[in-house]
Amino acid sequence: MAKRTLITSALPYANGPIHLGHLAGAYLPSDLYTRYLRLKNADVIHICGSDEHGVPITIAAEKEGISPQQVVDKFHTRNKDAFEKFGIDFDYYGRTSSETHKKTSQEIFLKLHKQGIFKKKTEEQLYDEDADMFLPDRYVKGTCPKCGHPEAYGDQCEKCGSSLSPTELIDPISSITGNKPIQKKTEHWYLPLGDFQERLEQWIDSRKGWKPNVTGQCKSWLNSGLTDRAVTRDLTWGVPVPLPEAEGKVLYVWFDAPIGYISATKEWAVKTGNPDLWKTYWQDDETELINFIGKDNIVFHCIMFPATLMQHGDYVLPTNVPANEFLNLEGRKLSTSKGWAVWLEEYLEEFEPDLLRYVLGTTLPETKDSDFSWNDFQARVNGELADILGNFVFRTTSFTQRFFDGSVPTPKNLDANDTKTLAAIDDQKKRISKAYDGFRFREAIAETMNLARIGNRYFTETEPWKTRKSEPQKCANTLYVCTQICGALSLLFEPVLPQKMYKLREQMGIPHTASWQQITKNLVPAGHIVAEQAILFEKIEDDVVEREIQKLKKKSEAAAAPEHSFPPIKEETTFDDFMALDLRAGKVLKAEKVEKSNKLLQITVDVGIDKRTILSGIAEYFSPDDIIGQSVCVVANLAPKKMMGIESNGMILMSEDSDGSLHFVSTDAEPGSPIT
Ligand code: B3M
Ligand code: ZN
Repeated sequence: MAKRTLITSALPYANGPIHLGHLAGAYLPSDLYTRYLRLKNADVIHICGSDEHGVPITIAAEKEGISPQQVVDKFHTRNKDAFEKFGIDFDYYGRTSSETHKKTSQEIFLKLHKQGIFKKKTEEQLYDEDADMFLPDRYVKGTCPKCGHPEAYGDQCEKCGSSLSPTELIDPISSITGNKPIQKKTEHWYLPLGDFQERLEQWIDSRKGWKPNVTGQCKSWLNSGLTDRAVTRDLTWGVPVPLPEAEGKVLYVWFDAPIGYISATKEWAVKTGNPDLWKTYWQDDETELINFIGKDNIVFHCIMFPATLMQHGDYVLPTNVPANEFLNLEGRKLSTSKGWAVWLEEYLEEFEPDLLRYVLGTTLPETKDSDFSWNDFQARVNGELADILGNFVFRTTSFTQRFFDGSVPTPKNLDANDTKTLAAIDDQKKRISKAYDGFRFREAIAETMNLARIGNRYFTETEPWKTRKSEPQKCANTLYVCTQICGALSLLFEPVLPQKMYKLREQMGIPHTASWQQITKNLVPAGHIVAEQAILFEKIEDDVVEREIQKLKKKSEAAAAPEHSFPPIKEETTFDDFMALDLRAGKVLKAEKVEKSNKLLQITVDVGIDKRTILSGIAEYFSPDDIIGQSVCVVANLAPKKMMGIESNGMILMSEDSDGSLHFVSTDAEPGSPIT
């Protein structure tokens, strides 16, 4: 066993709630592994937290009409709570907006910078003129140059997994305005991954026991040759680049997010009262670092972050990155935007956590994509948890209570079948352990359930209801053996069914501190009184799963229906701020299209006091000739702004319908009249 293990789970973006795909990808496997190691009394910590930077956050904020900080505050708390209710056993759940994280990321960036490792380059980047900003990462969509997928993002194609840069996209479109972006020069810091090629190849070749899907992806990256990757962005939300010449730039989210594992460990150490303890986990070679992630995160965890850490020199590199493939839902790709998802919070309102832990655990996408369906959920809860595990525990405990006054009988003269069945405890324990050690959790769970199957078969074969009268000692032996299996199961199933097995241990009188090493064929002593307990698993009725299927269908229909909603009300403003605006009645005198822009019209407006040029993004809705003579309301004291080389002096007020159509806000007052 490793001297110590540091387990990390991918930091989920704090831009939305957790769904079953997240759980099956990273969090359930990491939790199974953590609980298994804890049961073995291993030195292990499990670290996670919210990824609060990057374009996914700012896009979510824009959509909801709130600030990025409000978005992350909301989802950090919600996700942390949901994980806790689901029994995910994190030692610490941090967030990348914390001060510790900012400091840690900046320190790591600066050390690499001082080593002269980054290449500073001025390159053409995509730029949205109307939005007046560069378009990194998810701010731009287009066709993937590698596989032709029409909806690839500027940083990654979710279809083929390629990591991209925005300028590689074919027919790029700004996701803010829908504009075709122009190219504009900007300066950035690049990590020259090509310089790490050989070291990374050697390192990956030296890794033992990696899953073929993970090694395969790494090899394909390495074979196509590594290139420079920018580690900075022109954005306002993120960790500021700690260099005076980098004003207005932040670290690329995939540079700072994995560092979040380190900063969260630092915060955990402070909480334990030993602030230096994090170093033991990150800077001592005897640590095994295991990163649990989904397959779309492989390149960042196996190429980019290791290169950063190698260069830095003070940190351990991952021992294994057991990435999972994707989980589908009812045979379809899970999609939050299409409403095809089951949210963890929603699940927890209806069912107990352990049921999903078991069912998802048996269908984890470990080697290929897998599927979750509500019918399968029902079939496994009823046919396996209730009929096999629950039934076995119930038969054993109720028989002991009825015919032995609840006292575990004393075994005597065990026959071959009894001994063989008791030996199965140890056999299964070995199999289960081997599967956990190899990150084959589906197999570990199946082998655990097999022990309950063995118990059930044995109970049926030995027919204690008959031997009770004819051969009382034989009956006693049967119940002794079955009790030992129940005891073993209460520990062997702990990683999967923590709440239920807690109850079972109480019933069997096994201390919660009992460890993996104590799982033997005589864990529950003869004479122990088996406590009364409600049955472990209730069956799920057909109408209950039918309701869940209908719920899912409704969500996807609602997502497909045209939106008729309006943006939420903006944050409160003051009376004085409103009064600072100078609104005037005006009339359109002239209008023409702005060359090379699909959106802009150049409009001359009479605002009584003067006649001025205003640029307005309405070209797709109105033709210039149609709006001459239109009465309008104008924000007359707006600071001038230059777009496409033309200065705009003010803004024409428009209202936008729920279908996206635009209407002028007009008035009968003569041009120049103040609007108050
Ligand atoms: N937030 C991507 C994701 O949620 C990203 C993971 C970061 S792990 C350091 O899939
Ligand atoms: Zn692609």
